[in-house]
Amino acid sequence: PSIHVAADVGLTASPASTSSPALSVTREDGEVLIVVDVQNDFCPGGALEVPEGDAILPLVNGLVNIYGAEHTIFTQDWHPGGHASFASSHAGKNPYDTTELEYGTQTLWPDHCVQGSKGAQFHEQLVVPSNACVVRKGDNIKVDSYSAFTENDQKTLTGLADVIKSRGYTKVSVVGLAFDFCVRWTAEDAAACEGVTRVRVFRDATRSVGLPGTVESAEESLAAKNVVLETCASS
Ligand code: VGL
Ligand code: ZN
Repeated sequence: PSIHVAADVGLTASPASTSSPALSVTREDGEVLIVVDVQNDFCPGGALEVPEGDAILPLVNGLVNIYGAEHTIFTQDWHPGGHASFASSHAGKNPYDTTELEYGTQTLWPDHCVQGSKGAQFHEQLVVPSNACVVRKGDNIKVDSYSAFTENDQKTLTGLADVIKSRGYTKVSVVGLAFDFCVRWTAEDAAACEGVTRVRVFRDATRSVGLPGTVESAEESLAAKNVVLETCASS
């Protein structure tokens, strides 16, 4: 994993702003927004399409505008070719099967978010300010990383917890793709961060992959970790 300033990884221009919906959110003192994996491969037409993944864009852009670049962190799934989470890396396996890796059971996916590919790029309508922080994860060929804090081996840290701690954040709000995987694990790890007292997910600014049972287990597990589900659109 690695942490960058957006401009340093070639994200220099913000796209033209689209019309923003009304949002019922203000940034609270000590609060940071994490925008998870709003990348082409998780949007309709992408390799690991999340149904309606692109429908969250107006809300997400509205939130980035409210929180401001300095209080927004973007994550980017960033796999090398031949990654261990790809079904194609395991003979006889198909996407959505599971396999046993060194660290435990891993769901297998279509090849997606390969470093440098179009699919790995942020959606072209996502506003990524050039001074925002970007966390790239999943770049170890042997280890997947749903969370933006800790890889699936439950050992390797991305460094994001240190960023949160050093900036003194006490509250974290999480949006993006997909609710039942990377949003879930990112929010749960945020709740375990030193100094963090409240984590919420704006549910309407997420969409789910929706494998059997995954949305339900995400909801249960988030609730058990005191992560609150809210909506951000002012109905
Ligand atoms: C994700 C599956 C594999 C996600 C990433 O962003 O939720 N899901 N890689
Ligand atoms: Zn991935």
